[in-house]
Amino acid sequence: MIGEHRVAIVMPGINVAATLARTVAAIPEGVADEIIFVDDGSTDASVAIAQDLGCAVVSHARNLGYGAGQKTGYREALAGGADVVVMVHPDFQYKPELVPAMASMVVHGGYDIVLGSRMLVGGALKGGMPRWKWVVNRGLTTFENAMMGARLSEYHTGYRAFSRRALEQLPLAGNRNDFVFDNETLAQAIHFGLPIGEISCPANYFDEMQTITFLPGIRYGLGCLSTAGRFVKHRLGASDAMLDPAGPTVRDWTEGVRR
Ligand SMILES: Nc1nc2c(ncn2[C@@H]2O[C@H](COP(=O)(O)OP(=O)(O)O)[C@@H](O)[C@H]2O)c(=O)[nH]1
Ligand SMILES: [Mg+2]
Repeated sequence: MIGEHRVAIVMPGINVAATLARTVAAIPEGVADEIIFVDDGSTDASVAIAQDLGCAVVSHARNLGYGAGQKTGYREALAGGADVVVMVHPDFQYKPELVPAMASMVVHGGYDIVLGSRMLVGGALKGGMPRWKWVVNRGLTTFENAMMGARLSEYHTGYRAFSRRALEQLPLAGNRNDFVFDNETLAQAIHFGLPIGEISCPANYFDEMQTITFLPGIRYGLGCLSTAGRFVKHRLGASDAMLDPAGPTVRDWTEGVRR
């Protein structure tokens, strides 16, 4: 809880047995009213570990992707009455210790989305971010800011907090089920004028964690360019389902069952 506001944490992941317990243990006491692990077809002990840790577990029957995992997790968090939802990656990439700060920015700062940015202050390379990722991140961010008229320090962080309002209003269910989901979400928030805040978060790369590899990285980069292109075309008059205020929200999403 933050005051009277219910806080849920959503962790979308697959085969994160090596890092899940460490991630949950680092969430400060008392802030999360519910931790939802969305199991996207894990074949390791992720589900049993999550249950042992007291997480709610929702499973996909097969691997649907990281974006699909978020859709399922956000729907479940809303159903559980969350006022604020924070996505924390179960690969221990981002500091769970910052959840109260991010949730507090949503509750008290008036932001509908808060990003934990690795770029707001320097240090991402020192934290171990591969150089090619850093370069692509900077390039895409500059391009997307120019195309979408925003001033975010990065579009590619997976550390994000949402207000209930954002999750109820944004047509997230129509977004891609892969990593591009994150990019489309920000394009939608910018388009619909939801305030986006940022805090700085150290980058943390180490061996046991998952990290997006080169080919999925290329697909992701092309997806980001396409997102920005669609945004601009829509501004010029083309209709686009991604930016349709009547598009499907996470409430319309039907994948995943509670275990
Ligand atoms: N639900 C789901 N989550 C995934 C999938 N692949 C990766 N993830 C999670 O998404 C997060 C980010 O993926 P990752 O490969 O670490 O990307 P990077 O941190 O940007 O290099 C990790 O915490 C993974 O557990 C997937 O297929 N489905
Ligand atoms: Mg990662």
